[in-house]
Amino acid sequence: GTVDVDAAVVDTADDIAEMRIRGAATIADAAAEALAIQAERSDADSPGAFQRQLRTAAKTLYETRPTAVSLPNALRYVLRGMEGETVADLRETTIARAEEFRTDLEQAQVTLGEIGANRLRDGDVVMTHCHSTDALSCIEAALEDGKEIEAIVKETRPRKQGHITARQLREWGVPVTLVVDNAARRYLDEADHVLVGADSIAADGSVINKIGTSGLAVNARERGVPVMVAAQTIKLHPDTMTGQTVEIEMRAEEEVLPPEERADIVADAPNDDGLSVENPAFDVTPPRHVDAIVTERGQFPPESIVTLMRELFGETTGEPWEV
Ligand code: RUB
Repeated sequence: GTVDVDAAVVDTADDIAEMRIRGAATIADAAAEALAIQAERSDADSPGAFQRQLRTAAKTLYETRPTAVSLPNALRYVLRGMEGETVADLRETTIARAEEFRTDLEQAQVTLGEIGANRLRDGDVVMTHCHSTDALSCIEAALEDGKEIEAIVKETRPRKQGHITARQLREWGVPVTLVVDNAARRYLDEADHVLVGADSIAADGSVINKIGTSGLAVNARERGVPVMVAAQTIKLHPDTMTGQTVEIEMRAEEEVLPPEERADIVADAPNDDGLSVENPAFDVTPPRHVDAIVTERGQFPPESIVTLMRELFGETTGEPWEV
């Protein structure tokens, strides 16, 4: 039988690669949904063909962006639920498993928010970086508790995800001060917390998040502002338990320097080489600069996150489609 993946899976993969779908939790949700659509629409004529098709779909989704571990964790979780002797059974179990994943993901974010809100007091000012739905869930829960929260929102060059954060916070009525990334240290004097999300958490408690998070955390430590990381357990990176490091995505030069601006810089240069642009999307914040990691299972000092990782992902090895 055929192993061609459905066009909807290719579209989702494209949306993730191009960041029309972005943020670790949202990527995981979209990937699970895409596997369910693949299962629903599969034209496989045998159980083996169905399984091959789902694995190919998972691989297509996986090969989009490398840093957010929520993506392989989601794919692995859904594929592990693919069970049965017939195509009909495989289809049904895969769809049910994807739905279960998506419901649990949403619930985990709500629970995490309630736990994280306990750290926020009435009148607190929170500094954010990038756009994290897990981090925003903490603010939403604090607002629901009747606390007044204000936000200093870092713009987050080059993609300006700070605008998405500002938009959401303003929708909730939160007073927002938007600042360029370079102004963060100056405005830390007015902040009670730094609150960020994560794309991956390593076994040693390192936090992999949007580029600029590590510098922000260093400055926050110097200013005595606690750094809180909101991250569902789907962000725990199981491979780091065996010493693997998390791949940091490098994105296109054009995000930083559009072609016409590049042309301007090299206008008087002897040749067109010699100007390179680096555009890492993420960086690593060491555990010593993180005060708490808030998950749906409770809040943890970064150094103890490995215990939770072992409990939840102890048996996990291999590529997500090799389940
Ligand atoms: C997004 C980013 C977010 C985390 C957490 O980077 O770094 O902080 O993914 O988000 P990008 P969430 O915009 O490059 O995808 O809490 O929503 O999972």
